[in-house]
Formats: sequence, C-alpha cells, structure tokens
Amino acid sequence: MEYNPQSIEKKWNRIWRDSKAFRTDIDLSKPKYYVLDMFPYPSGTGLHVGHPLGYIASDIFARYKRAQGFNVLHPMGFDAFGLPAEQYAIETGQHPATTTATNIAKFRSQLDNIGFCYDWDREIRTSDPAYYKWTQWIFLQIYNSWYDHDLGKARPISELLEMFENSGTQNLSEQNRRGYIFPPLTWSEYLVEEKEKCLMDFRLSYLAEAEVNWCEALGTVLANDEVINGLSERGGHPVIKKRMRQWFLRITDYADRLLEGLQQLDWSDAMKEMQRNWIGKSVGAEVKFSIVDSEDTIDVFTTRPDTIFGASFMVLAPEHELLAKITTAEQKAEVEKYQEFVQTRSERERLAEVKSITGCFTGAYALNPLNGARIPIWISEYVLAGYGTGAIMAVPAGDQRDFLFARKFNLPVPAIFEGVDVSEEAYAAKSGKLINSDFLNGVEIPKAIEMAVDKLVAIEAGKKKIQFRMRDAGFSRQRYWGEPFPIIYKNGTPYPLSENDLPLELPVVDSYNPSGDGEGPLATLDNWMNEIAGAKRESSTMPGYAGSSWYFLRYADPNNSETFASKQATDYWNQVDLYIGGTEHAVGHLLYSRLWTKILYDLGYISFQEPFKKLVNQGMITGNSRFVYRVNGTNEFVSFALKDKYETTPIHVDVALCEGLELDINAFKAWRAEYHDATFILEEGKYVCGSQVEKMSKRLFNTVNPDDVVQKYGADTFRLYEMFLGPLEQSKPWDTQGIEGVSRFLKKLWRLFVPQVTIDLSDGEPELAAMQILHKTIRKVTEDTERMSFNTVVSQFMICVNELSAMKCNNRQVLQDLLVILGPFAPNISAELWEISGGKGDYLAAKWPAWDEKYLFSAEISIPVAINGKTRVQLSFPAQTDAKSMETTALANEQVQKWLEGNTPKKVIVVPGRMINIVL
Ligand code: ANZ
Repeated sequence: MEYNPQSIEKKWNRIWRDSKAFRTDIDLSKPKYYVLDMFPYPSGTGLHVGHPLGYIASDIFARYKRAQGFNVLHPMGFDAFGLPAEQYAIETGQHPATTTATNIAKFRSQLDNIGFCYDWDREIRTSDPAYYKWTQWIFLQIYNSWYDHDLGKARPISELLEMFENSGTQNLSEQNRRGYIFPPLTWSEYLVEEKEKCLMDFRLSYLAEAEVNWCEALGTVLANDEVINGLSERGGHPVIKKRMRQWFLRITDYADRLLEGLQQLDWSDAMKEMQRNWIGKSVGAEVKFSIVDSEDTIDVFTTRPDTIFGASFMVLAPEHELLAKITTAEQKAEVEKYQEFVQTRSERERLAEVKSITGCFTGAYALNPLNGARIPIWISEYVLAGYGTGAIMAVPAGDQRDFLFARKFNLPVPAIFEGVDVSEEAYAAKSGKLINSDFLNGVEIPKAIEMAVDKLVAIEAGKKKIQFRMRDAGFSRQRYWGEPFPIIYKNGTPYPLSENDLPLELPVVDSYNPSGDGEGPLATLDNWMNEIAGAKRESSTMPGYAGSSWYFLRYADPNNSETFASKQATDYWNQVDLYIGGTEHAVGHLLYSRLWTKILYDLGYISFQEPFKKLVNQGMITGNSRFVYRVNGTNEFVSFALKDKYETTPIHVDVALCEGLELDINAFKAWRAEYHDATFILEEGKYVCGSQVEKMSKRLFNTVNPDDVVQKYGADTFRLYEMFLGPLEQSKPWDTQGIEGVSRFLKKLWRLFVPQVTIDLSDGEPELAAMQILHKTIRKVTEDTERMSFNTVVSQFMICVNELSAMKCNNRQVLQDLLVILGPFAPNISAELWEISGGKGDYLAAKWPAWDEKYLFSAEISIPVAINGKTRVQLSFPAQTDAKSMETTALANEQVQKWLEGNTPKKVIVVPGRMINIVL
C-alpha cells in the first residue's frame, strides 16, 4: 500500500466537512483561544503560494491549541468590498457582486485544497447586507458619540445635548468646549440647522470640507496611488486638489489612547514603532506673533520655543487663510501664482527631500513677542496646512529646512548655539547652551525650552501644546462598491436613518462610472437619491477599511440579527489571542480596528479595548522570475550566457514555461502570438533564462498556484514545505524543486507504518532509544510551536523519522504519539495513519502528549568519528564519557583501525558529546 496523498486528502476533507469537525461553540468548561487570519480581498487572480503562508501558520497554531485542550475559534471570511471589482465592472459591465461571488468561490476551493480547520459556519462577507447592516449601525453609534476629554472616553451625543440644553457650555472644560461658549438657555434659541452644525464639531464621525484628487478629464475623484506626479495614472490627465464635503472619523481624539494602548500589546517593535510614528506625538508650544499694521495674529507651532531669538523669518502654508488679508499689493500676483503651483503638488512631493526650494515673500512682517524684532513673512510648500497651525517661526540655525530656505532667499542665519558653527548646516541636536538669546543665554536647551514657554505664558503670547501628526481619517469614497451611508440630507443638513431602516442596501446601477461632477455613481440614481420625500441621500460610500474595522467581533456571533454580536459571545471569545497577517496593514487596518474597538468599548458594547493581543507578521514569499533576452529590433532571443554580445531587452516569461532555468522553447512560442515565429540563439543546445527574485505577482509571471503544487504533492507536503522554507516572519523565495525533500519525508513516515503491503505494528514495550527520540521530538515540537518557529519543527520531524526508520521502529505507542504532534502540520496523513493503525477515538480529539524528562538524558549517545574531517564510523558511548576515554575507545575500535590503514594519527580532537576527529 503506497502513500497516496490525493485520495487520503480528499477523504479527510470530506469527512471533516460533512461532520462539521471544526465547528465551534461557546463552551464555558474550556479555556478559549481565538486565532485569526487577516481575511483576504477575493481578487480575480486567486491565491498564489505566497498567500497561504500566514494561513498555514495560524492553522497549525489553532490545531495545536485544540490538542492542548483549548476551545479554539478559527474563522475565515472575505473583505469583499473594494476597488478592483468596481474597476472590472466599469470595464466589463459585470456587477461587482457577481464577480465577487465567483472570486470567493475560487478562493474557497483553493483554501479547501490546503485543508484548513476553519469553522466555515462563521464565514462572513463584508459586502453581504446582513453584515454591512452592522457596519452601518456602528457608523451611527460613532456618529452619535463625542469624545469627553475630561473622562478620556466617548459618550453618547445625547448626553452632550442634555448639557447644552440645561447649562450651555458652562460645565465643559476648555478642551471639551471645542471653541464654543454659550450660556444656558441659548441652545433652545438655535435653529435646528445651527444645532446640527455645532454638534458636528463634536461627533466622532463628522462632515467637513476636505481636498480630494480631482481629475476633470476623467470626471472622477482619484485615490492617492492613482495619481502620479500630478497626473492620473489612467490616461495621464492633470489632477488638481478640489474641496469637497467628506465624512471623517475623529481618530485624533483617540491619539493618546492609541499610543498608550500599544504598550500592552504583544506585537513586534517594528509594528508598534510604525504606529507611534504615524500617530506622531510632538510636545511643544503654540506662540502668538502679532502682524505689523494689522489686527490679526499668527499662531505658530514649535517644538523648540527656546530658539525664538533665532527666528529670522516666518513661513506660512500657501493655503493659510490669513494670506488674502496680509499679502501686500506688490506681492499679491506673485503669491497667487505660487499658490497655484502648490495646488498641483502632492503632499509627498511637498515633503520630499528638498531638491528645489521654492517660496515667496508676502510683503508682510510679524513681531517677535519676546523682543519685538520685525521678521518677514514668507510662504512655502514645505509648511503644511494640515499640521500644527500651518505656520512656523523659521530658525535657520536649528532646522535644516529653514536653513536651506534662508540660503536660497538670502535671509539671515543668526547664531544661537554656543560653540556651534552654522555656516554650513543647521544644528538640530537638543543639547548645548544658547547664546544671543536674552534671558536664555548660557542656559542648557532642555531647561531653556521650559523657561521660554513659562515666559510666553506669562506675557500671554503662548501656551504649551501637544500636537499629533495623525489626522482625522477620511471616510468617504466617491465609489459604488462599498457600504452606503445611512444618512440623508435635508437642506444640506445631515440626519441619520433610523436603526430600523438598516441595512440601507446598495442599489443596482446601470453604469459604474462616476457622476462626472465629483460624486460617485450613486449620485446618478435619481430615484434612489430622492426616495425619501424632502430629503437627499448621501451618494458616497464607505472606504474599504469600514468592514474590516470590526469583522473580528462578528465572527464571535456571525448570524445574530439582533445585534452586531451578543455581549455573551464577545465576552467569551473576547480579544483575538493570535492575529496573523502582513505588515502592509500597519497603520491602516490595524489602527482603525483599534479605534473602532475603543469606541465600542467606551459605549459599553464590548468589554475589552484592544482587538489583537498578539500579532505576528508573516514574511513575504517572493517569486523567482524568469527572463528571456530579445535582441533589439528583432524577434530573436539569446540565451543568458551569450546575451552580453548583443543589444538586448530582458522580458519576463512565465515561470511555468521553464524547467529550472531552461526555457521550453515550444511552449514559449505557443505562449503569445508575437512569439510564434521567434528564433533562438542557444548555448549548448539549450535556451537558459535569466532569473531574479522579485515580489510574487501575476504581472511578473512568477506566481505559483497552490492548487498545482497540492495536486502534484498533496496538501500535507505543501503545508510542511511552506513552513520549512524558513522563519515565518522572514521573506524568502519560493522554489518548487525544494519540495521533493519534504515529499520524501512523508513517504518515509508512511513506510514506518506500512513497510510493504500492509500495516505492521508491534504492541510490545518500546525500545528505550525510540522513546528517547520521541520525547526529544515532543519537547522540541512543543517548544518551537509555542514560539512559532515552524521551520525548526519540520526539521525535527525529519530527524525523528530518520532515526526511527534507522532503528526500524514499529512500536504502535511511539508512532501514534508522533502522529498527534504531527497532526497540526500534516493533518491528513496523520489522521489516515491514526485510523489504519487502530488509533483509539477521534483523531482530532487526541490529546497533545507531554514529554517525560526521564527520556531526555540518553544513557548512550551516538558519536560520529571522522578521519581527516570525513565521518567514517558511528560509535556508541555512555553519555558522560570523558574525552580521554572516548579517544582511547575510538582508536582501539576495529573499524576505525581499518580506516587508519596503519598510520599513526597526528592529532585527535574530541568534542565530548558531539564528535571525534582523527587527523592523519
Ligand atoms: C521652530 C524650530 C526651531 C523648529 C528648531 C524646529 C527646530 P515635529 O517634531 O514634526 O512636530 N513645523 C511646525 N508646523 C509645521 C508645518 N505645518 N509644516 C512643516 N513644519 C512645521 O516638528 C515640529 C517642528 O516642525 C516645529 O518646530 C516647526 O519648526 C516645524 F531649531 O519651530 B520648529
């Protein structure tokens, strides 16, 4: 009986599916463990071998925890709204729901092939109305909340309203007032619109004017990555910034909690650091400068108030609202021209390493609040409107951008640091003493920062200020394939739909093209937009991250139609214990889901405020691309080694057309019409391709479909091989040829049970040596699985099977224990061998074995004896034998003497417990 992975895997797939073996329910008698994968976007191209890496790792861990006695939640679903399906719809007219369903079916079959232990009864799809009903519902909870900075939590907006009605703003702290001051009773005199406008400044999801990338020629708003150097990626048309009313999430209110919460998380330092940088907390001061001949003042944000005596000019963002007022008549034309130029610049370009420094003088002057010095006011793109106050005091001695600007426009560079030469570059360090700085002279910088703030506060020209780099999160997309907003407008004022009206389903459209005036396709549906008398619907849809910001909660209770998930379910399944996914979501999904969790926690819907306790980021599996070299101007292709003799252009070819590096010439000719009559310059009768490791991608023709690998080798081999490729978190190239070794290993395992035709196991007392290798393996597999070092687990299995084979072990107890620990990694072969070897009870219920220390210290150890570095003989020694006796025994050994051929050794090197090397 041969090992036949295909039939075994089909069988167990069916058995486990039919018996719903991986169904999970709340079970209070067991500890729970929640293992989650970042759910995929079901793209049209399906999975390649890079995608399942993380899924296999989480699957192993889920099965491992189950065998350890945990009640494990391990669900899967689909992040099913998104742009590619919509773009495909624009091109082909197919409804995104249709293509999404087809793609999901394909993903599902690919996933099933690999044999995952998902509880498919809990599957969710974010584009399913029964799911997005709750996305819309949560949006409304966010909309109906405000952040109380005194209590440090979100509260229902109704409580704020009550305060406004009863006591105006008088019981609110300055931070909580958000600029509003009105006495009791005034509120009731406000018009409804005025009330709503005021509340909008408090709501955690709110409407505001914001810039979008607008492409007139395409009549559409574009995402940042669809704009390249100010032109649309599609068509190369000009793209400008257009102000539109958009929804935002007030994530900045949570900045501090998002920062603090990181401390308790078991995530990599790199991921935490990315979030910290994104949040970007800066402690500094806001300083007020008055303007010469003007009533207005300009606030600047600075982290270095100590340098104020070195401020030789001021720079405003070109969008600064005061510019229209303060710019002098002479400078007006130049300022407007510069503003137009900046309109076309993306933020990335504006922040890029300064190559060409641009800016322009406004003609106006400000006064330094501490010494009354007149300083000229300039504008430049390097000051961003959306950060701080959109204005800076420029200190060329302390800031390199200011320094370069001063050099370019011949502005003074006052020296303010003791013993520091600032003729070549600015000095940004925060150590040393100040000079030319009045009362700060001779003071160390950190102390001077404090003294400067105290002074500014005393003369009412400044205050301490904490600034976050993070901005509120844009939450509107002018697209079709997303969640409709449960919002209507009456006279331009938004009102939420009633919860009873949810879900607001996405209507069917004829065309997926945008409306042409900046709104999305929904705006073209007059009937739908105006369905409610006297009101208009919102035509934008929610962004891709809406549905993924809370999906982990829905898995706890996926079919609940009364609420997004019952408290009982979220209390039991609680936080995700282990979350596995790529690093690309560091500051998107992982930040937004933390925000949504915190809001739901504040509002009392769930009892934890961090969604993902432990996060592991799998590395990327890279592809091994193949190239052919076309001789320029011809249809002739030259083999790799000869290519430098010609002028050539490298072209990607599909890896499937190659065997190793050799190109299958006929397959290549048949691949594309343009290559039908290709000719070749060969080396030694072959066409050898070039190769390069790159990201695995359909576009680079280097993808490998897991279905093909599974079909050839079986899922168990595929799973083991993916883990064997290297440490989980590292990037590593795929190499299909390497899989043979793993395949041989499973065949060898099979032969331990079925040496020839039938199964042959003994029930006697196991040999000591077999117990030793078994227990050593149990220990290593347990410990390495705990720390997710799966590649070393696989090699331990190989060592174990090799050793058991060498000793012809056929002991049932030993081999069945081995099956239990192999199960998470190679479930099908393990279940099959368990069954045919008469394993007791359900294989999946088998308990993870514990190792017994008494077997870990072997009485006898096997030591290789090398002659001139080459291992020739294996000798057994009692474990504690010292070096001298090992040497004596070895030299006296008959086999060793044969290899010595009568020569006297020059040297004998003994590493006790490891090896003996005899040098002749
Ligand atoms: C004076 C100064 C002197 C500054 C000095 C730095 C060094 P972070 O740490 O990133 O918060 N800045 C403030 N608002 C800005 C804006 N909207 N666009 C561009 N730059 C802005 O940096 C804060 C510093 O960045 C502020 O402190 C300000 O320059 C600049 F020796 O003020 B500083």
